[in-house]
Amino acid sequence: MRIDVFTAFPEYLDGPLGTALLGKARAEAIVDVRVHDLRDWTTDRHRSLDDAPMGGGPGMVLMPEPIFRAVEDVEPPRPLLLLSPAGRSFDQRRARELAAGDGFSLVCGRYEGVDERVAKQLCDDELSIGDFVLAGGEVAALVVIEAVTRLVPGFMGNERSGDEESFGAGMLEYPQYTRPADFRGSRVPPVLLSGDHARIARWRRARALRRTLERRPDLIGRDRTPEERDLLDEFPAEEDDR
Ligand code: JF5
Repeated sequence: MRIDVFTAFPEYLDGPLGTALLGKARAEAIVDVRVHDLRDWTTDRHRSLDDAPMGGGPGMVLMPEPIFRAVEDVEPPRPLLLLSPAGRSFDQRRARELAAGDGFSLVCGRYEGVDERVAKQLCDDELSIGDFVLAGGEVAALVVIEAVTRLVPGFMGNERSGDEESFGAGMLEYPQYTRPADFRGSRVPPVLLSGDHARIARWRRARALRRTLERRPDLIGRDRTPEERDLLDEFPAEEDDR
């Protein structure tokens, strides 16, 4: 998989992209991430990337010319995606779609924004990683790259489907525990020590469902299936875990 990133701050990405699993995947040629410095395609003496907003107003706007020149020169893999708070929501479904292809590219927005012609005439889509404003799209690019590359076969060593994970099944994950069974007086739910694997599986489904209902009701409809009602009856509340 090849991923090209266009940014005004390439050094901002170099550290994270060379570290941990992603660094290892790049070293093993499982992913080919190429970071491009937009200043390489500026034309003026000051290597300017931004200019004042047409029509007035505060801040600066990324100019179209260096971004168009960079993309025309590199011919990066498509889709070419602009990162900005005004984009469509990036989520696990989009991550899976991108992971199924053999590459994509990212343009990091900055300042008050990016000239709209970059979004409309050059990029294929505009993506947001959440309803907040960053100083630039670099961290958003790292989020997208990490979420996608960990789904690429061969990436984490393990080849688990990801279906049991949060959002893989459209629900939050069940709580996890490890040793010790009693940590400072707080005990692991006894069901996990029971050896009854069918009951453990039902407990986990019940806990995932209750957690989703409490924290993220937007992820699931308001209607419960008969099986879900049974699960919630079988494991009523956290305090009653046994
Ligand atoms: C950016 C104008 C781009 O702030 C973001 C962002 C938030 N969610 N997803 C991306 O990107 C940087 C800031 C201002 C354009």
